Amino acid sequence: AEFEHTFIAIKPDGVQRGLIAEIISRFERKGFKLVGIKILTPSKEFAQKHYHDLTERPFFNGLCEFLSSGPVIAMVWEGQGVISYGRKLIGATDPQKSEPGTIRGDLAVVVGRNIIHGSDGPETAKNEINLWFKPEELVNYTGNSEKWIYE
Ligand code: DAT
Ligand code: MG
Repeated sequence: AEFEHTFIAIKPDGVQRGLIAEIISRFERKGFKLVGIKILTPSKEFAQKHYHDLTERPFFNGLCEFLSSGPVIAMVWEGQGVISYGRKLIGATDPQKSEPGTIRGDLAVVVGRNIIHGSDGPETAKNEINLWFKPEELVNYTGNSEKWIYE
């Protein structure tokens, strides 16, 4: 089946805190499929491109400094409804307001260190995937359990 794609990144705080496997496992166990992954330290200019919607916000500079401060895990996940459900798995932007059971609710405390990014809609998902990945870095394959996840 052809499903939608979303861009998910584990920010430098999530990587440094040893939460890579914990975060990946939540998407994996749900039934979503990993089709792209790499580790890199983005430049500040690259972080500014990624967060271009937020240039006017007072926290923009600190946010871009932070995203470029260390290694990030950049990923593309595939699945039915993965853009909006990925946001549910992640939880509210401010971990003080994220529900328990969500990634930020369970694993983070303050908004400036909320450990994970996820695309907020189909348009941003497309743009963010294009920004972070070349087409040849994404793989197309049938997951072994797909017939048990989908009807
Ligand atoms: P999200 O990451 O949930 O999509 P966003 O796109 O509104 O949230 O903001 C991007 C990041 O900017 C967010 O993950 C953390 C930071 N941020 C947002 N609001 C903030 C605030 N009020 N103070 C400090 N950092 C903030
Ligand atoms: Mg956002």
